[in-house]
Amino acid sequence: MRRLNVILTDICSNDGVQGQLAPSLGLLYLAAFLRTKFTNVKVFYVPQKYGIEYISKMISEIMPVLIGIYVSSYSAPKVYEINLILKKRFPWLKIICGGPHPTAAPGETIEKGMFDACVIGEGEIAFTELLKKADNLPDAYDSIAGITFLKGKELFTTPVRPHIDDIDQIPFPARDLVSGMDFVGLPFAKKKPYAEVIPSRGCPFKCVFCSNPVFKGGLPRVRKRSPENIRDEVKELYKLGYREIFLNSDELNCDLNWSIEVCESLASLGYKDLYFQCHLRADNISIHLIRALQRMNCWTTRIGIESASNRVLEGIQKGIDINQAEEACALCAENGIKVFGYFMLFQIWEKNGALEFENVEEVSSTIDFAHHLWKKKRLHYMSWAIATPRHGSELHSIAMRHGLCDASYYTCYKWDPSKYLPGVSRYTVSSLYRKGLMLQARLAAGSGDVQLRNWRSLLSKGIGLIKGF
Ligand code: B12
Ligand code: SF4
Repeated sequence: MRRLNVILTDICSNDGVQGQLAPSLGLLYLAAFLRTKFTNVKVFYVPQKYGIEYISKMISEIMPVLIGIYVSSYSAPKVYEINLILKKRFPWLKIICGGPHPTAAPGETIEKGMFDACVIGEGEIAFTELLKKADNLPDAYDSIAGITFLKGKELFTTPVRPHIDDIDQIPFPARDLVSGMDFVGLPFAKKKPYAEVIPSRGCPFKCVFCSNPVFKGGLPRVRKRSPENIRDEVKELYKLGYREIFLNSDELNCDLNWSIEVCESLASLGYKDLYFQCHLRADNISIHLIRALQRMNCWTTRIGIESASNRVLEGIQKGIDINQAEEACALCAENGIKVFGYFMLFQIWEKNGALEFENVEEVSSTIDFAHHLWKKKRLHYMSWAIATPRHGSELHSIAMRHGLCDASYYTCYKWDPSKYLPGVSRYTVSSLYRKGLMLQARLAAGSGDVQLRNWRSLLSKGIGLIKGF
């Protein structure tokens, strides 16, 4: 039987500056799924650091049937650039893309990136069908649901592919394809090596700044894996030597009872030297959940706080208020679980068709609020970003509608609030930027468990502090 070689890569790179934290689990899911459907498939995963010359050499040597590329809105311009070169060098090659950016902007991805096809949303089944029909492409594109491609000179999108209902049926990501040496891991961790696990797919909320197109499919629907299935993956990871695991669902507590069952199930493994981190929403935390998190050895939880202003939280449809945020931090911290807060500065939203902005006082009070939480020992780490329009988010649509950005803007480009915020100078933005970075550094230095292997990210923060915005 002919061997089917497939290359999967998340080429991109954040300019090679920060190193790749972790492999793309989406691609490792595709690899694992393909292996269950074809006995003659051989998948090669190429991490970001290897770059185009390495991939070109690999293509010449193994002559893959398909290449699959993961694209985020952050990596899109770089991926387009690289794909154009690949298409020139290997015109016979079928290059397929998927991930959050092609899902949010399929037509643009095909046109600017010159991909043969892009998969919209969940990729396991669509990519399997593409491989099955690889010898009959491009004719067979029409028969594959959930993809966009060029038919003649026209963009064509096939009917929407429904989500996989029972996500327990999807095999665990093919982690045997990756080497820990290729990734720098989390900036804060108790132990190494570190892995991510995705206990659920989807998020029922609609925060304005958030781009989460892949598992929404127009519906705020969440699919959860069974606690036993998650436990089995963690067991496998422990055997492979991983000692810290990030339960990287958008919100582990989207369903409180289920999240407690997941934690209890993981605690029952009894691995005392295995540490966990997870994402929690501030409005759905109970003492029972906290106890279950303690039992499973969860040392840090990450909570989206975003802003210290209820006006802003309401505007961006976060669905929490500032008291809930503080209570959630207090409940975790008082029970020995460290809190990592996510914040966003200079938010933008729309009210009755008019633009609304987070003003300088509100931004400043958000940084002060983080400081206050830290002083009260309710916050241990923080990260913050200037709210940036990402494809797939409501913020991106708002920014486009009001002319704040155009189709050439991608989230990896600098977004300067002083350009659109009435009466805000670059100097003010820069001083708030420094103030935020300084606080972030103070928290990290005081809270410990900083991983120096991630020195590039620390260095870039240091440079930001000196240079300003
Ligand atoms: C873990 C994670 C990370 C990890 C690892 C990223 C990775 N590549 O897996 C780290 C920490 C490195 C990371 C970094 C960043 N992330 Co991140 N991250 C996530 C998170 C929480 C989970 C990703 C995941 O594993 N999902 C589960 C898997 C199964 O889904 P998936 O990756 O989407 O893959 C499926 C489909 O997309 C599709 N698919 C994917 N690739 C391909 C390729 C082909 C060929 C095909 C056919 C199909 C296909 O099939 C897969 C299986 O169904 C998501 C949120 C989310 N819910 O997905 C955000 C998310 C992907 N991240 C996001 C962002 C913004 C970032 C950063 C820019 C943050 C920052 N400011 O630095 C960086 C940039 C990373 C980069 N260089 O592209 C956004 C992306 C938005 C966008 N429009 O692009 C998301 C959606 C969060 C959000 N809600 O806004 N991230
Ligand atoms: S920020 Fe979190 S809660 Fe809000 S939509 Fe995104 S993933 Fe869901």
